[in-house]
Amino acid sequence: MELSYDYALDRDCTTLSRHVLQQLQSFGPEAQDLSAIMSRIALAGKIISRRLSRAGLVEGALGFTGDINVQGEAVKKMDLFANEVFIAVFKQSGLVCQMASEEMEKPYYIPENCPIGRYSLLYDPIDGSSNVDINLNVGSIFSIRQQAGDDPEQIGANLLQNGHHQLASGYILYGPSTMLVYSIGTGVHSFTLDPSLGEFILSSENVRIPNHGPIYSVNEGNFWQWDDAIRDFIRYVHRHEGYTARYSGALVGDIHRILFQGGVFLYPGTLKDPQGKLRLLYESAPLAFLIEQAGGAASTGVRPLLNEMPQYLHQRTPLIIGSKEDVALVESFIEERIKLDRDKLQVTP
Ligand code: AHM
Ligand code: MG
Repeated sequence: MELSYDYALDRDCTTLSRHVLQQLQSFGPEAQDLSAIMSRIALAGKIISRRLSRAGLVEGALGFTGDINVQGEAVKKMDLFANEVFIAVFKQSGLVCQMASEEMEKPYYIPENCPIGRYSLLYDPIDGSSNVDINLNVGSIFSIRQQAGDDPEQIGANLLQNGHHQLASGYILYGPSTMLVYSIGTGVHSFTLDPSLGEFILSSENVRIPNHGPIYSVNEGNFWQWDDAIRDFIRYVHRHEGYTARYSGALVGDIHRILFQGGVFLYPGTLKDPQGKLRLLYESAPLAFLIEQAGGAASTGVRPLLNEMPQYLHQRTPLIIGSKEDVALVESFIEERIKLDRDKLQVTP
C-alpha cells in the first residue's frame, strides 16, 4: 500500500550530505569527502544562523571590533565570529588542508589534516556585513578546490588558479529563512534550513536562471565613478520599459534574487577602485561557477570571469553576473566603447 506521506518523508530525508552522494552517483572516497565537506559547511551555516537570529540579544554580536582587516576595511564582530566558526568546524576534520578567507591575510594551514585532507576551502564568512547591525540579509560564500600538494612553502601559492579549478561552490543566505545553495558541477540545488529538524532540506533541485530578467542590481551611487560603458548601460535601462532596480548591499541576497527571477548584478571598477570591490577567489569566482551551472553567465566585462587568473589571494575583479542575455547586453556596451576609443586613437594624428 502506498502511503500518502511518502513524498513528504522522502523530501525531509533529502539532506545535503545525501544529496551530494546522489548527485555524484558514487559512494567512493571522493564523493564521501565532498559530502562530508558540504555537511561541515552546513554546520558552520547553522551556527552562524543561530547567532545572527539572536544578535540583538547577546553580548558581542553587533558592531565593530576596532580592527582593520587586510583589505583596509573595519572588521565587524560577526565577521570575526563567522570566520572562526568555519575554522572550528574544519579543524581536525581530515578534510581540508588549507582555508583562505576575506578575514585572514594568509591562508590558514592545517598541517594535521594535510596528509589526508586533499581539499582547500576558500570562503567569505559574512558577506555584506554592513547589513548585520540593521537585521537585514547577509550571506556566506564558499568554494572547494583540490589541494595541490602539501608543501608548506607552496601553501597559498597553489590557490592561484582560475575559477574552472573549483570542484564545488555555493552560498548560505541568512534571510527570513536560512538557505544553502550549492553546485558540485551537476546543476544548482537549493536547501532550506528546517529549524525543527536542525537540517538543511532540499527545496529546489536543478534551479535554472531565466535567460533574461527584469532586475538590474548595482550601486548607482557610483554612477560618476564608472566608465562610460557602464553609464551607457544604466541610461539604457532607465529609458527602456521592463527593468527594475534592486540592491541590498549584500551580494548573496542580490544574486539569490537574480538566480530565481533573472537579471544582472554589476560591481564594475570605479575611479577609486578600478578593479571594483569584490574579491575574485572567494566572492566572484564561486558565484560565477554557480551561476554558470544554472545556465547564466559571469564576466569581468571583457572576459569570462572563470578564466580570470589571480595574481594574489585577495585580488579584486569587476563582476557582471546573471542571466545570459543581460550579461551579454552589458558586455555589448563595453565592446562598443572599446571600439569607439580605438577609432578615436586611429583618427588622432
Ligand atoms: P564585504 O564582503 O566586506 O561585506 O563586501 C562585499 C559587499 C557585497 O556583499 C556587496 O555587494 C557590496 O559589498 C556592496 O558594496 P557597496 O556598499 O560599495 O555597494
Ligand atoms: Mg564579502
